Amino acid sequence: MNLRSLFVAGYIALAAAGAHAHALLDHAEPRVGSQVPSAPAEVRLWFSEPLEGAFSTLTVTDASGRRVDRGDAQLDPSNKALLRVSLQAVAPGAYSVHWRVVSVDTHVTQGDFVFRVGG
Ligand SMILES: [Cu+2]
Repeated sequence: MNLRSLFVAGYIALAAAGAHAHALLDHAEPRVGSQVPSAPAEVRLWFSEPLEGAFSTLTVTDASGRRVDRGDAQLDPSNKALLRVSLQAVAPGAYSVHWRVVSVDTHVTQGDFVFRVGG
């Protein structure tokens, strides 16, 4: 095998690994679409892959689009696949969670979901 074919084989192996490493939302707390009895102190999202914290965002808005998170979204220090943000003391109602994350393979994924507080 000459140098050029070695390089091509390595590139193909990297591309194949990357195709399976997108960060998908595995589960969340509060759970996607759930209703919780009282305002949670924070929102936590667990992803299928480790994230690049500097390029990953997580915000929470109320029904009128106003931010209710404290702007402190960060990866959990002991779990790079767990993104968390703390919340203001929110009233009963519907809240939207918006996430846009970069996995360590540099691929971007994003999504939204709603949870409800109170009856
Ligand atoms: Cu990927």
